[in-house]
Amino acid sequence: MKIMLIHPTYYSSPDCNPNSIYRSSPPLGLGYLASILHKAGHEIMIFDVMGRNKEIPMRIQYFKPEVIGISTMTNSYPQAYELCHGLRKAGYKGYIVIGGVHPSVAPEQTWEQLKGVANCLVIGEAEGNIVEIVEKKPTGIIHGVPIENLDDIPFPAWDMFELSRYSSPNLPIMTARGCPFNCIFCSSKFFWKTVKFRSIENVRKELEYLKTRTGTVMIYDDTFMLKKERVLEFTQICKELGLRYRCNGRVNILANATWDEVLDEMKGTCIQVDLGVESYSQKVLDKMNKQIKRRDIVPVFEKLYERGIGANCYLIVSNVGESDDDRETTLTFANYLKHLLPGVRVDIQLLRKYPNTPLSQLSPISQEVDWIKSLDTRLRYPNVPIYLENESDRDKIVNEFLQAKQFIVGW
Ligand code: B12
Ligand code: SF4
Repeated sequence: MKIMLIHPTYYSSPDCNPNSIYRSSPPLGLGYLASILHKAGHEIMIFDVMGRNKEIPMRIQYFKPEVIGISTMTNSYPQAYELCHGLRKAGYKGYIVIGGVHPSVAPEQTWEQLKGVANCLVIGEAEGNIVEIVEKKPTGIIHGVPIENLDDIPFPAWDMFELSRYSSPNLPIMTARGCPFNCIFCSSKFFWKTVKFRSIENVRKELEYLKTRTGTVMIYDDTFMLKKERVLEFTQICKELGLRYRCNGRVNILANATWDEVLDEMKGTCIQVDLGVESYSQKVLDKMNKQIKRRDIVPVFEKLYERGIGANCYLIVSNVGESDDDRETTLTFANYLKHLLPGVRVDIQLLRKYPNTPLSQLSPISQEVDWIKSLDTRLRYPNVPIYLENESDRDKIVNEFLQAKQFIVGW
């Protein structure tokens, strides 16, 4: 059967400017599903749209897919919604199934908006039943079935992607699914439920496969630096294969002196560690359930810097319990860190309310948020509400944030 898998455009500019489209790397979730469907004997076309919406009708006309699968997160949902409706308006009569993070965290609302156009919405991981879905074509909201042993999932079908279209030549890899932490803004716990690890032997095989296509891999684990032994083994394999990698970590873990030997090993092989610092106020960090100590933040960046490992520091303003002083402290810290350790990149975001996160329990999302329309066109991801302690502070905070983006972040 012919199956087309579509990843709608997602924009990186506030105005959804077509010249400003995320093209960083291919969608891993579709890579896995394509691989499984292909192994089951189906013919697959993957189309990562990246602004080329006009090509969709032509691709459908020539490929004639019996099934179209669409993958979307909340930020790209307006484009996924348009795509579903557009397909039917253009006369597509086949089976449409939608999945990914957004339909998984907001299934009922998404189904309400798509039920006349899509045939099926899948919640969660779908490797275990994607073949059955396309073959039996169930209707309505169904649950995806995870493959419990991650080693049984075939490697992503990178040969089916137009890899030269991405801005980064690096390819993603995921060595584990889920995260043991529960930061207030994050949907990881709700989506993955538990933490599952692949065996290091299975990871080695995938790295050997990736080595034939790239020199650097990007680790998409929610938190890669959890277990010292695994990180050491992963690094060792990359060294043997001549691969480099980018990953993420946590301040509370790297602050522990027992990790210093791991960082020593990573030197030269790991080229970048992303750290979600979020705030430079301890009070705010505690409210966000970050489980990190402010006193550990600078020393951890220094440890990376001393070893020549690049780092990204992610910060968030308009946090829960954040006063004007706390916000200023965080922005001053952002500026300080950039100058203290040149080369450390700092990014700042506003706190967003995504469906089914601890934050959305604490501060319920208004019924008026439909995830399609723009709520504040000055901002990136205009369909996702920002968290504000007081709505009356909106303009002040948005303006401070936009200024900080321009003068502190600059990327
Ligand atoms: C890599 C990544 C990115 C990359 C995207 C690269 C790419 N092209 O995919 C980049 C860096 C660009 C990115 C950006 C952002 N990201 Co991001 N990102 C991730 C990350 C770490 C991994 C995604 C991934 O590959 N997962 C692994 C695969 C296997 O899972 P999956 O895609 O969900 O697919 C499975 C199922 O969903 C399902 N499925 C998926 N598609 C389909 C389709 C069909 C038809 C079916 C049946 C099933 C199905 O089956 C798949 C296999 O089991 C996730 C966290 C995570 N661990 O998932 C966050 C995550 C997706 N990002 C998130 C966010 C918030 C952002 C940003 C807003 C961050 C920011 N402030 O800038 C931006 C938004 C970008 C935009 N404009 O839309 C949130 C999304 C929350 C939400 N409600 O949507 C997540 C979940 C992080 C989190 N835990 O909160 N991100
Ligand atoms: S933000 Fe990162 S560390 Fe926190 S819960 Fe989500 S994935 Fe885990």
